[in-house]
Amino acid sequence: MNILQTMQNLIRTSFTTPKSIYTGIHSTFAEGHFFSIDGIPLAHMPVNWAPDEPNNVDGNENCTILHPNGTLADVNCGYVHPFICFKKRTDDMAEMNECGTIDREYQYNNVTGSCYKFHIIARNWQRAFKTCSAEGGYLAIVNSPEEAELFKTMHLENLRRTTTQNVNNRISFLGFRFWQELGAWVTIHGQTLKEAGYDHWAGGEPNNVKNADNLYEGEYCGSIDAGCKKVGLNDFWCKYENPFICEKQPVVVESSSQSSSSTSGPTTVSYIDFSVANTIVPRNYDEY
Ligand SMILES: [Ca+2]
Ligand SMILES: [Ca+2]
Ligand SMILES: [Ca+2]
Repeated sequence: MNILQTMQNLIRTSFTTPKSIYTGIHSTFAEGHFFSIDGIPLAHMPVNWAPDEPNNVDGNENCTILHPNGTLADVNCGYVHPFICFKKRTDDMAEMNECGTIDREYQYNNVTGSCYKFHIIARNWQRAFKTCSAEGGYLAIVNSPEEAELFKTMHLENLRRTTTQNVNNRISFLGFRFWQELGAWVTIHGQTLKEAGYDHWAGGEPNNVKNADNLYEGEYCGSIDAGCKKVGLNDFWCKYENPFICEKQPVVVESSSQSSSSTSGPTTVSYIDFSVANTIVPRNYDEY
């Protein structure tokens, strides 16, 4: 089965009604010259354009979608479509680890019982949220003082490797923000900070700083300040770019009465299940 048929099969099996999906074929570098993201010209690929495509509507269609019938159309890269991730199988390919991912940067912590990945490349809060979600995790939530200390340690260990536009390089974004309608800080899982298990703010925070040039509104996004002697939460500008931490639940079969027949320890989740789970969320093309 070739890759086109495989993609069509995934479209058939992933949705109740077939949808068009983004492909890695684009003309971002030169208008009208379509290449795959690994540099293969479209002419070398076994795929045809849909009728009347490519039509480059408004001179602004540099991305492509694959229709369920296997034909291609150019579209605006800002549109939201589902997509499939592809990774070639190699001999040294990582096995699915106890964090339920082949990403070795996710490490299990036996104090908190969660898995974490520290992202050294700074992103704004919204992009950080989406990155963690695409990795099958979520922007990390502090559930205990021990976890707050752990995040501080992770930040300080990675301090020299981080990229940030922030003069304060002690900030990591976390999964909570100010919910205007509620007038309260809530986690991305819908709990108040107290309900989540940790509501200690760093000294003088939250202070909702408005910066001088008004480029950024108030500080509505959650972060942790690793620079404080006593670690604590901090409110920060959502559009500013900071390192961030993703959290993920480990994949472990509970050895409880409900699952007496199963053995405890990490389970094996097939790679395809994981990738499909992460492909059916529509996104626009340039978010990654
Ligand atoms: Ca088009
Ligand atoms: Ca947590
Ligand atoms: Ca602040």
